Amino acid sequence: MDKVGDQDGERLSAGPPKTWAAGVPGVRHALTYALGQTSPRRAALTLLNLNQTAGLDCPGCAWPEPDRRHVNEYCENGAKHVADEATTRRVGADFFREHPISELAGRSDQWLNQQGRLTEPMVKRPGSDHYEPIGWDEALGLVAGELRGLGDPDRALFYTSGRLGNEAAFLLQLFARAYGTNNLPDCSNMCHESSGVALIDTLGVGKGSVSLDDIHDADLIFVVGQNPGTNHPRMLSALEQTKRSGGQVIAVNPLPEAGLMRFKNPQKARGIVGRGTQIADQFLQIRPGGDLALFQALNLLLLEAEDARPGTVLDHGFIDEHSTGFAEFARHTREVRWPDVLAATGLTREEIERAHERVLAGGKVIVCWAMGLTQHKHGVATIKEIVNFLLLRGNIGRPGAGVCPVRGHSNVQGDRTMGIWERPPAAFLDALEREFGFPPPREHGLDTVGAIQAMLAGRAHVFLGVGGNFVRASPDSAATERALRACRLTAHISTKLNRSHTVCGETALILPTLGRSDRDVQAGVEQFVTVEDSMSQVHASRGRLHPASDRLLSEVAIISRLARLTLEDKPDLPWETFEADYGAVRDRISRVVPGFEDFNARVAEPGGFRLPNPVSARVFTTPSGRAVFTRNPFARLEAPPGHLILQTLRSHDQWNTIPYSGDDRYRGIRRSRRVVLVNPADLAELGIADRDVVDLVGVWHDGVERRAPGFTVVAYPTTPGSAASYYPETNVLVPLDSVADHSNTPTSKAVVIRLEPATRD
Ligand SMILES: Nc1nc2c(c(=O)[nH]1)N[C@H]1C(S)=C(S)[C@@H](COP(=O)(O)OP(=O)(O)OC[C@H]3O[C@@H](n4cnc5c(=O)[nH]c(N)nc54)[C@H](O)[C@@H]3O)O[C@H]1N2
Ligand SMILES: Nc1nc2c(c(=O)[nH]1)N[C@H]1C(S)=C(S)[C@@H](COP(=O)(O)OP(=O)(O)OC[C@H]3O[C@@H](n4cnc5c(=O)[nH]c(N)nc54)[C@H](O)[C@@H]3O)O[C@H]1N2
Ligand SMILES: [Mo]
Repeated sequence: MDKVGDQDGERLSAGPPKTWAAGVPGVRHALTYALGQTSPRRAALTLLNLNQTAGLDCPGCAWPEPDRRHVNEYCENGAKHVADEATTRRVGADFFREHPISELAGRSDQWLNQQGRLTEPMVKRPGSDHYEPIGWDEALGLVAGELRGLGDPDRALFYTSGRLGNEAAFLLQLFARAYGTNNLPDCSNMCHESSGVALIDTLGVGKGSVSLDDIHDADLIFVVGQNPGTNHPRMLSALEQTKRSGGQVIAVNPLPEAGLMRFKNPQKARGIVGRGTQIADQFLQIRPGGDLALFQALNLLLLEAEDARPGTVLDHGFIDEHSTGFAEFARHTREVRWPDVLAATGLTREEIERAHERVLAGGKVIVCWAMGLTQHKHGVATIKEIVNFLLLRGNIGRPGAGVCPVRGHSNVQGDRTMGIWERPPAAFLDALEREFGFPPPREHGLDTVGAIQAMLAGRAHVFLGVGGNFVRASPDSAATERALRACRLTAHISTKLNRSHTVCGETALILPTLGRSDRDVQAGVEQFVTVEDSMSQVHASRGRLHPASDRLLSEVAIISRLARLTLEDKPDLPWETFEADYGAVRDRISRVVPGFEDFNARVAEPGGFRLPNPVSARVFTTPSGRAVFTRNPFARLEAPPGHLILQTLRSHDQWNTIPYSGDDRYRGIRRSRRVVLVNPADLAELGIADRDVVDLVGVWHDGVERRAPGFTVVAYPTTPGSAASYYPETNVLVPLDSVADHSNTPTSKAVVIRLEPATRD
């Protein structure tokens, strides 16, 4: 195959993947990035405030803070993430005068982000190729005017990203519902939706059931479909503690991720010198999508072990008292066939039996997971099978055991709690109606994929994005871009420039806002916001930095003003009070959302408070009042001959849609993101060599050609038959209607592709 070098590919260097994560190089990388973005003073102010009890909640991920915190209770990637927000670079009217939108649309995600913080509201008027400055009143008036002119409120879409604090999230859903729609798609639809659906059906609550103490206490932790060394680095400190108390870890992943292997803790002398802690006691290098089969096999082994030694393996007390569906589940599980399991998982029977021995040896088991499970066609079924696995031994609702979906965005869980949900429960709407005196719409709204389909079909015309980067986060980039361009108006409330600002409706607005790290003063009083972490701890977050510009408004202010202009006084809600005093918003939350009683007083306590999760007390709010064993049809992912299953994932140096550089240190990749990692055996079979340049071509039943051109092949120890490449460059390959059953989450971890000789040079 021809070696057609693209600029990126020629600079690529690829060494062997690392076998350990974090330690001193991590801290050095973070500080170098921070000082490249901002002044030493702003860097210090931000980093020292990060995750401290009276400080700023790190926007880097949703992993909780321990009770005893280090002065440096942050990780390399969290530090890079806040430094990126604290940057001293600015994007204002001059910038947009110089750069037409058509030019910006050709720039990379990284370049757009590197231009700096947005400083003033901008508008693109119909027919124009430039953004121009606009006053806040006129800008919000334009959005309100379009919303009021729509006639049918379901023709508007209110997208959010999990960065929003609880107060802004609550006000946004209040505004959307007072306006008349449940169209509240959010990044969750592409993230942990499968977890929510599976956990609500089986346990009654769509959240994790464990605390940080449980993690420390567990005898055995499965880390499945997750790359904590990069995406949740502080989780490694927790796993290190588990190991020190004698616990074990089993990692399940198609890739030998560095953070799953060995961890050098940068906050301890032992981590600075020495070999660090071995994290995974066993590594199961699974085929993509093989996790359902793996847990079915583990469940079969538990049933058989119980047959062999009755009364010693299963927790019959728990099963009888707290669950339903066991007999049908057991019958179904006994039909599992080993040849199918081995084909689906790519593992040997011995490997699975060894994992089973560890399960039997360890009493208290936790399963942690992230996108490697949720972004698959049968993601919901896989997570339900994990629940079966835990229920069998009573590993739900006792210390050191339970389910742990590890969340992404720092407040994505809180946003859902606040009602950012296109399918709100009736009880939530009832409470809203009681508190505010208007009837909220009851029909379900559109999720992310539904929103894109509605825009494409001409059924939605106004798109408001509150944070995030919709165009790059969503699947099927070409279709998503067409969808937004078909809108009458697109508006984005954002901190930094991204590609979504360059894909415009007829009228387009950029509404710049304060970031988490910025000081937020309203009516002369300093405000704080609140967030909920992955383990249901609710606490305050306060920014300390001087805002990037004096023309920024907070998210709370923008939403309140827009709501007032759009709704006028129908219904009559005190938007001005909400804008001036976030405490007034929290008072309302305390009366609408269960668990938030006395919110203002309790959040004033250092560290905040933990929301009750009935599951931890073995109270299951399912229709039967019991935890539900489920029967999940066996499923296996297979690519046709000559094809591979591509997963789209994060490098070590990016935050979701925003790459910080072309490096992926732990995987040994440098200076290029246009790479595709393929097993050497597959390369041999396909007649492709390491460093060849190829196009990735998606295969889907609609016959549409989806092509990502110019990727350099890197021979890499991924599971045979699978490949990996970075998101969002590969989102163009994910078909819009390739979604997980029941959760409608795009199947970003399973795209069937073939590699073709590169078409461009
Ligand atoms: N620094 C940094 N931190 C972040 C983010 C970021 O972009 N940068 N993003 C945040 C967000 S929103 C989220 S949701 C999380 C995401 O956190 P992760 O879920 O860790 O993110 P991904 O990079 O998508 O990694 C998916 C992992 O699953 C594995 N995998 C893929 N397919 C399968 C499979 O079929 N089975 C199994 N067992 N494993 C599989 C991949 O090899 C990879 O290790 O991180 C959050 N934290
Ligand atoms: N192929 C593929 N696609 C995926 C995934 C995948 O693994 N593979 N992962 C999915 C997942 S898990 C997620 S969560 C989504 C992420 O989807 P999004 O949340 O939509 O994307 P982000 O990249 O996090 O958004 C970055 C932008 O948010 C804005 N921003 C940052 N901070 C703030 C703030 O404080 N306030 C406001 N208003 N704006 C702010 C900035 O303008 C920045 O450019 O992507 C999904 N898409
Ligand atoms: Mo996410």
